[in-house]
Amino acid sequence: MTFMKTLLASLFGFILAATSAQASFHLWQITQLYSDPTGTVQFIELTNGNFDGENLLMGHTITSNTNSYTFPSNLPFNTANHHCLIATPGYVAITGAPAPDYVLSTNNFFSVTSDTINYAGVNMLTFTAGQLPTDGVNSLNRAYNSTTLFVAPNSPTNFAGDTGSVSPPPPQSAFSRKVHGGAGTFDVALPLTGNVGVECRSGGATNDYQMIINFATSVMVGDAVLTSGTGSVSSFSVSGSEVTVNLTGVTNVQVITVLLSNVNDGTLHGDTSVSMGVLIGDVNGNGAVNASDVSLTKSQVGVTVSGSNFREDVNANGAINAVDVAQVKAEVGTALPP
Ligand SMILES: [Ca+2]
Ligand SMILES: [Ca+2]
Repeated sequence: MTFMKTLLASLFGFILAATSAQASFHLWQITQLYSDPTGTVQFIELTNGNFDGENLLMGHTITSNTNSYTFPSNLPFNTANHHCLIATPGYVAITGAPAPDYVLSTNNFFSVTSDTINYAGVNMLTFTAGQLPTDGVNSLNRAYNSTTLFVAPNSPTNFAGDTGSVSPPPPQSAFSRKVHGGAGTFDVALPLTGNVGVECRSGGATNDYQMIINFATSVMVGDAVLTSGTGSVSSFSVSGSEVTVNLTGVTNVQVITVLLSNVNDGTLHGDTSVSMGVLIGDVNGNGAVNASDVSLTKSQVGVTVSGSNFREDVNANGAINAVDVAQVKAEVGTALPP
Protein backbone atom coordinates (compact mmCIF):
# COMPACT_ATOMS: atom_id res chain seq x y z
CA MET A 1 0.00 0.00 0.00
CA THR A 2 2.72 2.41 1.03
CA PHE A 3 4.59 1.43 -2.08
CA MET A 4 1.53 2.23 -4.22
CA LYS A 5 1.17 5.60 -2.52
CA THR A 6 4.81 6.38 -3.11
CA LEU A 7 4.53 5.26 -6.71
CA LEU A 8 1.41 7.37 -7.28
CA ALA A 9 3.02 10.37 -5.59
CA SER A 10 6.08 10.06 -7.77
CA LEU A 11 3.95 9.67 -10.87
CA PHE A 12 1.87 12.70 -9.91
CA GLY A 13 5.01 14.72 -9.19
CA PHE A 14 6.40 13.66 -12.54
CA ILE A 15 3.25 14.74 -14.35
CA LEU A 16 3.28 18.13 -12.56
CA ALA A 17 6.92 18.67 -13.45
CA ALA A 18 6.27 17.71 -17.04
CA THR A 19 3.30 20.09 -17.24
CA SER A 20 5.12 23.07 -15.81
CA ALA A 21 8.03 22.49 -18.15
CA GLN A 22 5.69 22.66 -21.14
CA ALA A 23 4.42 25.84 -22.65
CA SER A 24 1.06 26.75 -21.21
CA PHE A 25 -1.30 29.62 -20.39
CA HIS A 26 -2.63 28.99 -16.90
CA LEU A 27 -0.34 31.08 -14.65
CA TRP A 28 -1.57 34.48 -15.78
CA GLN A 29 -3.69 36.36 -13.26
CA ILE A 30 -6.01 39.34 -13.60
CA THR A 31 -4.28 42.12 -11.69
CA GLN A 32 -5.90 45.33 -12.92
CA LEU A 33 -9.29 46.48 -14.24
CA TYR A 34 -10.03 49.97 -15.50
CA SER A 35 -13.20 51.53 -16.83
CA ASP A 36 -14.34 55.03 -17.53
CA PRO A 37 -17.89 55.87 -16.32
CA THR A 38 -19.50 54.92 -19.64
CA GLY A 39 -17.61 51.65 -20.12
CA THR A 40 -16.14 52.91 -23.39
CA VAL A 41 -12.54 52.99 -22.27
CA GLN A 42 -11.74 49.75 -20.47
CA PHE A 43 -8.66 47.62 -20.01
CA ILE A 44 -7.84 44.36 -18.29
CA GLU A 45 -4.26 43.70 -17.29
CA LEU A 46 -2.92 40.21 -16.71
CA THR A 47 0.32 39.58 -14.88
CA ASN A 48 2.51 36.51 -14.94
CA GLY A 49 4.74 35.24 -12.16
CA ASN A 50 8.29 34.13 -12.76
CA PHE A 51 7.25 31.63 -15.45
CA ASP A 52 8.40 31.44 -19.04
CA GLY A 53 6.39 29.49 -21.60
CA GLU A 54 3.00 30.85 -20.46
CA ASN A 55 2.47 32.08 -23.98
CA LEU A 56 -0.19 29.76 -25.40
CA LEU A 57 -3.28 31.97 -25.09
CA MET A 58 -4.62 31.23 -28.57
CA GLY A 59 -8.06 29.63 -28.42
CA HIS A 60 -8.57 30.40 -24.73
CA THR A 61 -11.09 32.99 -23.63
CA ILE A 62 -11.49 35.91 -21.29
CA THR A 63 -15.08 36.52 -20.29
CA SER A 64 -17.30 38.84 -18.31
CA ASN A 65 -20.85 37.95 -17.32
CA THR A 66 -22.07 39.22 -20.70
CA ASN A 67 -19.13 39.12 -23.12
CA SER A 68 -16.51 36.66 -24.25
CA TYR A 69 -13.28 37.16 -26.18
CA THR A 70 -11.19 34.36 -27.67
CA PHE A 71 -7.48 35.09 -27.91
CA PRO A 72 -6.61 34.90 -31.61
CA SER A 73 -2.85 34.45 -31.17
CA ASN A 74 -0.11 33.50 -28.74
CA LEU A 75 2.38 35.67 -26.89
CA PRO A 76 6.18 35.44 -27.15
CA PHE A 77 7.68 32.47 -25.17
CA ASN A 78 9.49 34.49 -22.49
CA THR A 79 6.54 35.43 -20.31
CA ALA A 80 8.24 35.57 -16.89
CA ASN A 81 7.16 38.69 -14.98
CA HIS A 82 5.46 40.15 -18.02
CA HIS A 83 2.10 41.87 -18.26
CA CYS A 84 -0.54 41.37 -20.91
CA LEU A 85 -2.87 44.20 -21.80
CA ILE A 86 -6.38 43.57 -23.14
CA ALA A 87 -8.48 46.63 -23.98
CA THR A 88 -11.61 47.93 -25.66
CA PRO A 89 -11.68 49.76 -29.01
CA GLY A 90 -12.52 52.89 -26.95
CA TYR A 91 -9.19 52.51 -25.16
CA VAL A 92 -7.36 52.16 -28.47
CA ALA A 93 -8.99 55.40 -29.66
CA ILE A 94 -7.32 57.42 -26.92
CA THR A 95 -3.74 57.41 -28.08
CA GLY A 96 -1.04 58.11 -25.54
CA ALA A 97 -1.65 55.05 -23.38
CA PRO A 98 0.38 51.86 -24.09
CA ALA A 99 -0.88 49.78 -27.02
CA PRO A 100 -2.88 46.73 -25.91
CA ASP A 101 -1.66 43.24 -26.77
CA TYR A 102 -5.24 42.20 -27.54
CA VAL A 103 -8.17 44.42 -28.59
CA LEU A 104 -11.59 43.27 -27.42
CA SER A 105 -14.38 43.17 -29.96
CA THR A 106 -16.62 45.53 -28.03
CA ASN A 107 -16.68 48.48 -25.64
CA ASN A 108 -18.51 47.88 -22.36
CA PHE A 109 -16.85 44.46 -22.22
CA PHE A 110 -17.54 44.34 -18.50
CA SER A 111 -20.10 46.08 -16.32
CA VAL A 112 -19.07 49.27 -14.56
CA THR A 113 -21.14 48.19 -11.53
CA SER A 114 -20.45 44.54 -10.75
CA ASP A 115 -19.10 41.66 -12.77
CA THR A 116 -16.83 38.63 -12.80
CA ILE A 117 -13.90 38.51 -15.19
CA ASN A 118 -12.78 34.98 -15.93
CA TYR A 119 -9.44 34.35 -17.62
CA ALA A 120 -9.40 30.98 -19.42
CA GLY A 121 -11.24 29.29 -16.56
CA VAL A 122 -8.12 29.49 -14.40
CA ASN A 123 -8.25 32.94 -12.80
CA MET A 124 -11.21 35.12 -11.86
CA LEU A 125 -11.73 38.57 -10.47
CA THR A 126 -15.14 39.51 -9.10
CA PHE A 127 -16.09 43.04 -8.12
CA THR A 128 -19.31 44.22 -6.54
CA ALA A 129 -21.11 47.57 -6.55
CA GLY A 130 -18.86 50.39 -5.43
CA GLN A 131 -15.57 48.51 -5.82
CA LEU A 132 -14.65 49.50 -9.38
CA PRO A 133 -13.59 53.16 -9.55
CA THR A 134 -15.07 55.02 -12.53
CA ASP A 135 -13.55 58.45 -11.94
CA GLY A 136 -11.44 58.18 -15.09
CA VAL A 137 -8.23 58.14 -13.06
CA ASN A 138 -8.21 55.13 -10.73
CA SER A 139 -8.40 51.40 -11.41
CA LEU A 140 -9.12 48.26 -9.40
CA ASN A 141 -5.97 46.29 -8.62
CA ARG A 142 -4.64 43.23 -6.85
CA ALA A 143 -1.13 41.89 -6.56
CA TYR A 144 -0.12 38.60 -8.17
CA ASN A 145 -1.19 35.69 -5.92
CA SER A 146 -3.26 38.02 -3.75
CA THR A 147 -7.02 38.28 -3.40
CA THR A 148 -6.93 41.73 -1.79
CA LEU A 149 -8.43 44.37 -4.08
CA PHE A 150 -7.17 47.92 -3.89
CA VAL A 151 -7.71 51.17 -5.76
CA ALA A 152 -4.79 53.03 -7.35
CA PRO A 153 -4.21 55.37 -10.30
CA ASN A 154 -4.56 53.36 -13.51
CA SER A 155 -1.26 52.07 -14.89
CA PRO A 156 -1.76 49.92 -17.99
CA THR A 157 1.36 47.94 -18.93
CA ASN A 158 1.61 45.83 -22.06
CA PHE A 159 3.68 42.73 -22.85
CA ALA A 160 6.56 44.80 -24.18
CA GLY A 161 6.67 46.66 -20.86
CA ASP A 162 5.33 49.95 -22.17
CA THR A 163 3.48 51.61 -19.35
CA GLY A 164 1.48 54.78 -18.96
CA SER A 165 -1.97 55.80 -17.93
CA VAL A 166 -5.34 56.87 -19.19
CA SER A 167 -4.96 60.47 -18.13
CA PRO A 168 -7.37 63.24 -19.08
CA PRO A 169 -6.30 66.87 -19.23
CA PRO A 170 -7.50 68.30 -15.92
CA PRO A 171 -10.18 71.00 -16.16
CA GLN A 172 -9.02 74.31 -14.70
CA SER A 173 -12.45 75.70 -13.82
CA ALA A 174 -16.14 75.15 -14.47
CA PHE A 175 -19.24 77.32 -14.32
CA SER A 176 -23.00 77.23 -14.74
CA ARG A 177 -23.82 80.15 -17.01
CA LYS A 178 -27.10 82.04 -17.47
CA VAL A 179 -28.11 85.20 -19.27
CA HIS A 180 -30.15 87.44 -16.94
CA GLY A 181 -32.23 89.35 -19.47
CA GLY A 182 -30.63 92.72 -20.14
CA ALA A 183 -28.60 92.63 -16.90
CA GLY A 184 -25.89 90.47 -18.43
CA THR A 185 -24.43 86.99 -18.21
CA PHE A 186 -23.54 85.58 -14.81
CA ASP A 187 -21.68 82.42 -13.84
CA VAL A 188 -22.08 80.19 -10.79
CA ALA A 189 -18.69 78.66 -10.02
CA LEU A 190 -18.61 74.86 -9.99
CA PRO A 191 -15.67 73.78 -7.80
CA LEU A 192 -13.86 70.75 -9.24
CA THR A 193 -13.16 69.26 -5.81
CA GLY A 194 -14.95 69.33 -2.48
CA ASN A 195 -18.58 70.36 -2.18
CA VAL A 196 -20.44 70.83 -5.45
CA GLY A 197 -21.36 74.31 -6.61
CA VAL A 198 -25.08 75.00 -6.28
CA GLU A 199 -27.03 76.40 -9.24
CA CYS A 200 -29.96 78.24 -7.61
CA ARG A 201 -31.57 79.70 -10.73
CA SER A 202 -34.52 78.14 -12.49
CA GLY A 203 -34.08 76.60 -15.92
CA GLY A 204 -37.20 77.98 -17.56
CA ALA A 205 -39.96 75.97 -19.20
CA THR A 206 -37.67 73.12 -20.31
CA ASN A 207 -35.20 73.23 -17.40
CA ASP A 208 -32.24 74.32 -19.48
CA TYR A 209 -28.77 74.95 -18.09
CA GLN A 210 -25.37 75.62 -19.62
CA MET A 211 -22.12 74.32 -18.21
CA ILE A 212 -18.78 75.88 -19.14
CA ILE A 213 -15.63 73.82 -18.59
CA ASN A 214 -12.22 75.42 -19.12
CA PHE A 215 -8.94 73.63 -19.78
CA ALA A 216 -5.40 74.99 -19.69
CA THR A 217 -4.92 74.63 -23.44
CA SER A 218 -6.99 73.87 -26.53
CA VAL A 219 -8.74 70.52 -26.43
CA MET A 220 -10.73 68.19 -28.63
CA VAL A 221 -13.70 66.43 -27.04
CA GLY A 222 -15.26 63.19 -28.24
CA ASP A 223 -18.62 63.49 -26.53
CA ALA A 224 -20.50 65.02 -23.61
CA VAL A 225 -23.04 62.98 -21.68
CA LEU A 226 -24.88 63.12 -18.38
CA THR A 227 -23.59 60.20 -16.32
CA SER A 228 -25.47 60.96 -13.13
CA GLY A 229 -28.76 62.69 -12.39
CA THR A 230 -31.85 63.52 -14.46
CA GLY A 231 -31.47 65.53 -17.65
CA SER A 232 -29.61 65.29 -20.90
CA VAL A 233 -27.02 67.02 -23.02
CA SER A 234 -28.76 68.78 -25.92
CA SER A 235 -25.53 69.92 -27.55
CA PHE A 236 -21.92 70.77 -26.81
CA SER A 237 -19.26 72.83 -28.50
CA VAL A 238 -15.56 73.46 -28.08
CA SER A 239 -13.83 76.76 -28.64
CA GLY A 240 -10.10 76.50 -27.97
CA SER A 241 -9.73 75.61 -24.30
CA GLU A 242 -13.40 76.26 -23.44
CA VAL A 243 -16.08 73.58 -23.64
CA THR A 244 -19.76 74.59 -23.56
CA VAL A 245 -22.32 71.94 -22.67
CA ASN A 246 -26.02 72.74 -23.13
CA LEU A 247 -28.31 70.76 -20.84
CA THR A 248 -32.06 70.31 -20.91
CA GLY A 249 -34.65 68.54 -18.79
CA VAL A 250 -32.54 69.08 -15.67
CA THR A 251 -34.91 68.62 -12.75
CA ASN A 252 -34.64 70.46 -9.45
CA VAL A 253 -33.12 69.10 -6.20
CA GLN A 254 -30.34 66.87 -7.49
CA VAL A 255 -26.66 66.61 -8.27
CA ILE A 256 -25.81 66.03 -11.91
CA THR A 257 -22.51 64.93 -13.41
CA VAL A 258 -21.46 65.75 -16.95
CA LEU A 259 -18.78 63.56 -18.47
CA LEU A 260 -16.58 64.79 -21.29
CA SER A 261 -15.19 61.72 -23.02
CA ASN A 262 -12.00 61.40 -25.03
CA VAL A 263 -10.69 64.83 -24.08
CA ASN A 264 -7.40 65.33 -25.89
CA ASP A 265 -5.01 68.27 -25.54
CA GLY A 266 -2.34 66.72 -27.73
CA THR A 267 -0.51 65.20 -24.76
CA LEU A 268 -3.09 63.94 -22.28
CA HIS A 269 -6.11 61.88 -23.25
CA GLY A 270 -9.07 60.55 -21.33
CA ASP A 271 -12.44 61.27 -19.79
CA THR A 272 -13.18 63.93 -17.24
CA SER A 273 -16.33 64.97 -15.42
CA VAL A 274 -17.83 67.95 -13.58
CA SER A 275 -20.69 67.87 -11.08
CA MET A 276 -23.25 70.52 -10.23
CA GLY A 277 -25.92 70.78 -7.57
CA VAL A 278 -29.29 72.02 -8.81
CA LEU A 279 -31.36 73.59 -6.04
CA ILE A 280 -33.62 76.40 -7.15
CA GLY A 281 -33.91 79.14 -4.53
CA ASP A 282 -30.73 78.22 -2.60
CA VAL A 283 -29.40 81.72 -3.16
CA ASN A 284 -26.74 81.44 -0.43
CA GLY A 285 -25.59 78.12 -1.89
CA ASN A 286 -25.45 76.10 1.33
CA GLY A 287 -27.39 73.13 -0.05
CA ALA A 288 -30.76 73.87 1.58
CA VAL A 289 -33.55 76.37 0.91
CA ASN A 290 -34.81 78.03 4.08
CA ALA A 291 -35.72 81.39 5.65
CA SER A 292 -32.18 82.72 5.15
CA ASP A 293 -32.58 82.42 1.39
CA VAL A 294 -35.94 84.16 1.55
CA SER A 295 -34.58 87.12 3.52
CA LEU A 296 -31.49 87.38 1.36
CA THR A 297 -33.67 87.59 -1.76
CA LYS A 298 -36.02 90.12 -0.12
CA SER A 299 -33.01 92.29 0.78
CA GLN A 300 -32.08 92.61 -2.90
CA VAL A 301 -35.53 93.42 -4.28
CA GLY A 302 -35.23 96.44 -6.57
CA VAL A 303 -31.43 96.39 -6.52
CA THR A 304 -29.69 96.29 -9.90
CA VAL A 305 -28.57 92.77 -10.81
CA SER A 306 -24.78 92.51 -10.56
CA GLY A 307 -22.00 90.03 -9.97
CA SER A 308 -22.66 90.20 -6.23
CA ASN A 309 -26.42 89.57 -6.18
CA PHE A 310 -27.30 87.73 -9.41
CA ARG A 311 -28.16 84.57 -7.43
CA GLU A 312 -31.16 86.41 -5.99
CA ASP A 313 -32.50 86.89 -9.54
CA VAL A 314 -33.77 83.33 -9.28
CA ASN A 315 -35.72 83.36 -12.53
CA ALA A 316 -32.80 85.06 -14.32
CA ASN A 317 -34.93 87.71 -16.00
CA GLY A 318 -32.63 90.61 -15.16
CA ALA A 319 -34.57 92.03 -12.19
CA ILE A 320 -34.96 91.03 -8.56
CA ASN A 321 -38.55 91.41 -7.46
CA ALA A 322 -41.50 89.74 -5.72
CA VAL A 323 -41.55 86.95 -8.30
CA ASP A 324 -38.08 85.83 -7.21
CA VAL A 325 -39.05 86.05 -3.54
CA ALA A 326 -42.15 83.94 -4.21
CA GLN A 327 -40.07 81.35 -6.08
CA VAL A 328 -37.62 81.03 -3.19
CA LYS A 329 -40.50 80.75 -0.70
CA ALA A 330 -42.05 78.00 -2.80
CA GLU A 331 -38.85 75.94 -2.50
CA VAL A 332 -38.35 76.33 1.27
CA GLY A 333 -37.71 72.90 2.77
CA THR A 334 -35.87 71.45 -0.21
CA ALA A 335 -32.25 70.35 0.14
CA LEU A 336 -29.62 68.64 -1.95
CA PRO A 337 -29.17 64.95 -1.25
CA PRO A 338 -26.22 64.37 1.11
CA1 LIG B 1 -29.66 78.14 1.40
CA1 LIG C 1 -36.07 87.90 -11.42
